Amino acid sequence: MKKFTLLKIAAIILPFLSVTNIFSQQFEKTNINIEALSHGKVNWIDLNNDGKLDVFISGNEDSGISRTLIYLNQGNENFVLINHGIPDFSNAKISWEDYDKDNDIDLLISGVENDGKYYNSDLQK
Ligand SMILES: [Ca+2]
Ligand SMILES: [Ca+2]
Repeated sequence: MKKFTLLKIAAIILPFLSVTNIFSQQFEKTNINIEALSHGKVNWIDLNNDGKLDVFISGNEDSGISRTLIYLNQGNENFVLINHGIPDFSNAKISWEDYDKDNDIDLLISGVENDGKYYNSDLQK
């Protein structure tokens, strides 16, 4: 009977402790310079298979122009903007998978292009 009561108390307290640990984590601002976009999507993904997470971001600049940006992680908080050939989108929905199993990540993206009228669904290999 006592054992049952202790387990019951532990079942109530342990989830609470896990939640308080998550909210007590401290973050600190970095000097990484990544363009701020609105109506966007951000993904961390290792695009070049070097073991370092790269940044994919799409959305609108302040001027309303859609952008799709990729920053490769060079290590030591150094991210380099690259040319990628992916159309510029805002309000994008993004899915990363290796759908053809060639060990290169593939991108399925759908969103609003710069003309504001045209929605596109495009697979990038
Ligand atoms: Ca990488
Ligand atoms: Ca692939």
